[in-house]
Amino acid sequence: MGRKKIALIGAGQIGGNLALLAAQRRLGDVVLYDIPQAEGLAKGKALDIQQLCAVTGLDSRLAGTASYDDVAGADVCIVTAGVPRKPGMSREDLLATNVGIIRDVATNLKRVCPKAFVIVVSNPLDAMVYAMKALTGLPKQRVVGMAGILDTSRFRTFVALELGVSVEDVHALVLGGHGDDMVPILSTCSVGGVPVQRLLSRERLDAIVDRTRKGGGELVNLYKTGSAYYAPAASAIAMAESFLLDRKRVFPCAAFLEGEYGIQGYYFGVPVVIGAGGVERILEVDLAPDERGMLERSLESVKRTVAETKL
Ligand code: A3D
Repeated sequence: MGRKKIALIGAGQIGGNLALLAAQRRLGDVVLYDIPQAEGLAKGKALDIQQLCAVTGLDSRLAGTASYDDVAGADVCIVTAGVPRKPGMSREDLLATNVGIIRDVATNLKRVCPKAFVIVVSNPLDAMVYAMKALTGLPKQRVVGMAGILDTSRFRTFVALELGVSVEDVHALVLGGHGDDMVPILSTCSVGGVPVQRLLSRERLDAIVDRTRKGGGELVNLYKTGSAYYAPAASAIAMAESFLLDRKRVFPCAAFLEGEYGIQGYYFGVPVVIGAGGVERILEVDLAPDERGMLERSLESVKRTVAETKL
């Protein structure tokens, strides 16, 4: 059995961290692709991390490229191609530029690795993953969006910091679109099995929900030149690992819904099982009436953004 091949489309901030994490977690060999103008960036990051492998005893082979021929046959493609936000921008402001980029990427992936498991990270996420599926024609099990796992990690972090407990013992779900109207599901959040609503006041929980919703923007305002990249990379790698190792982990991800949660024909953040079959199952949770209402509002935003892609 040969090594698995992980193709990273976009060798920017998230792409570079994806390459590092894929090597460190021994997931396989890595190809970092970027456009010809950024070929040096892709090649440089690949070479730098290859030399890190010598120091830390890792066997992955890394290559940087501006040719899709080198992406051919990839088992997993993680797509971060596109522009990130700058202060004052919404994710939707990226749509016009990024939909063109996704069109280019999708056309090439369909040609060179039509059997890959494709994880989309580019924003606005729910519309970009929708575009990727529409343009590649890949089955819904093979195209998924990374967002809920990151949004949930932000929520879990803030709860753990507030209560002074290990983040490992905070279980939570953030569902819906990857916008500022995403929906942290408080009714399912627990700390070591104790419902969070018994541990924190409504006021503190509201503040945590608000900070989670604006979590991406908080980092954009700190970085000034782009958006978050460490935690987004770790989130996409967790999804890739669950696929490659058939771990069947349950993560909130943007999955294509055909009737689940009463939603038809859109990508939306819901809990899914990721294994060797890709998105193997979608899990449905019981929601409180106010949570269902918030999800409906989030869906309206996703629908508006998808309509703007004009696909
Ligand atoms: P950045 O460091 O700018 O890297 C993007 C890379 O894409 C650059 O190296 C570009 O050269 C490259 N690129 C541009 N056009 C193409 C193309 N046609 N084919 C291949 N590569 C191309 O950005 P980043 O890594 O910080 O962020 C990447 C994307 O992820 C942005 O759209 C962000 O908004 C998004 N993002 C999403 C999340 C989610 O939770 C969904 C979180 C953080 C960032």
